[in-house]
Amino acid sequence: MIVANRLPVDQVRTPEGEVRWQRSPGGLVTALEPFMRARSGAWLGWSGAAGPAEPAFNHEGLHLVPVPLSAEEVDRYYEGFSNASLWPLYHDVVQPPAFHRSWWDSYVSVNRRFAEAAAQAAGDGATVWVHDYQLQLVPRMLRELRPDLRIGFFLHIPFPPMELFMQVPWRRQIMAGLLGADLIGFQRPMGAQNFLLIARRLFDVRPSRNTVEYEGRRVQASSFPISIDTHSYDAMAASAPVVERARQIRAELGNPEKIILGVDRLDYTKGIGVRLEAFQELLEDGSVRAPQTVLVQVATPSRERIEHYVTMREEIERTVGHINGEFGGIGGPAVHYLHQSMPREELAALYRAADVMAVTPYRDGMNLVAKEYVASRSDLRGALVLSEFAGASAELRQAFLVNPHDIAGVKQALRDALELSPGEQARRMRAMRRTVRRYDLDHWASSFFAALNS
Ligand code: ADQ
Repeated sequence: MIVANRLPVDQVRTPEGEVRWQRSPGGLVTALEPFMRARSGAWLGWSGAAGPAEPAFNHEGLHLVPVPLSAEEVDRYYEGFSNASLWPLYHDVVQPPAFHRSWWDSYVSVNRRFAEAAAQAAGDGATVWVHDYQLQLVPRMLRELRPDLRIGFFLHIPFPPMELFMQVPWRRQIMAGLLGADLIGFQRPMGAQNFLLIARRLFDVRPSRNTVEYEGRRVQASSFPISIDTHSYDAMAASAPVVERARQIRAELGNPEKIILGVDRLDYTKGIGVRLEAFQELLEDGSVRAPQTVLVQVATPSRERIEHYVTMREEIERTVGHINGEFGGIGGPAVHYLHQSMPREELAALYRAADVMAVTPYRDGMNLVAKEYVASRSDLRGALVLSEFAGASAELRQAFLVNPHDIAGVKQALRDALELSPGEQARRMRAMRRTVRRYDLDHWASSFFAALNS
């Protein structure tokens, strides 16, 4: 059973008041949905709409159990403690986190509701896999209710160093919550190390290799870098309609010589501004010219009621307007900005159309976009500019690795990537494709399960 903040589908109400379900965006769903579908498991989570929950139902081979959230809980547990306290804190305080006791109280009661729902739905001795920063208290709460279960936890975002984590007023409760699991998975070895050091400091436990003894149980903390369903992504991106759509996209953009692409949730951790600034300077100093070279930025709407997100969106849109005002022509903007979600085939066509993929987060647990780009390039063309602060940089070593705080470095990497010869593109792409084929989604999930059951 999967326990995650969100179900893999969103509840939408038609104008006639009918309830419909559609696939929800985001990295976690992309990663887990194909895996669970193949194993006919259950999935417990929130539907995305405030108010009472729909009864459990089956959807395309998955058994889905909706957990309700009230409007106040969406405010306090979700937008508050999860996304305005933990999210910025765990991403190197790119924005200052805010802490409020009313948010925390709501986080505790929602975590308890998830634990109770999971305790009720799980079969005897079931394996329950709890996901992400919104539900860090669930492992311990669930263990108290159901000691027969095997409980795994995976954190999709970075786990911060001790200096930052210690800011949380409820740090002991969060650590104790996580230690309720048998296995705690992180994207990178550093996350597991941070966790073990903090456990040692707060609970006086002695970690030995990757495990600690806590309340008479052994708890393991290790890294399991997440990935994508490379094989099916590759096949989809190489299909005739997607290849044709990629050609069309280039034509619709006016057949520019070079296309730089960015694809992100509109989030301040993703460094969208870094890319825009670097591109603007390249235009200013004449290194590139528009519309021969264009930047396409797809920004998925995200967390639109949280203040940091509102101001960031305004800033980005102002910068796009400024660049186009200065460097665009009639019918030929320098930056094509799309604030919308799109079908994965359309994204894959964009990946295939792009000469340079720019992924420049200040901090990112993994970043699946980088892996999707590589999986899409069976033609062995294109180049990836990738932040050192994305988990993916540990695996995709043939990318142009950049420090997003160093604009001169980002500019140079973009220049180098734009000028990369076809032979060198192929050499780098082939190596990166080998990596994402070998370490795919199935490898991630099976190694997590193997460790959980050993
Ligand atoms: P996210 O922060 O959501 O994930 P990411 O890993 O890049 O970031 O995943 C985004 C997913 O959304 C990708 O699969 C992408 O294709 C899709 N997507 C992006 N823009 C889209 C659009 N406009 N329309 C439709 N789909 C779009 C979190 C962590 C990451 C971690 C993942 C998985 O922040 O670090 O890699 O979980 O663990």
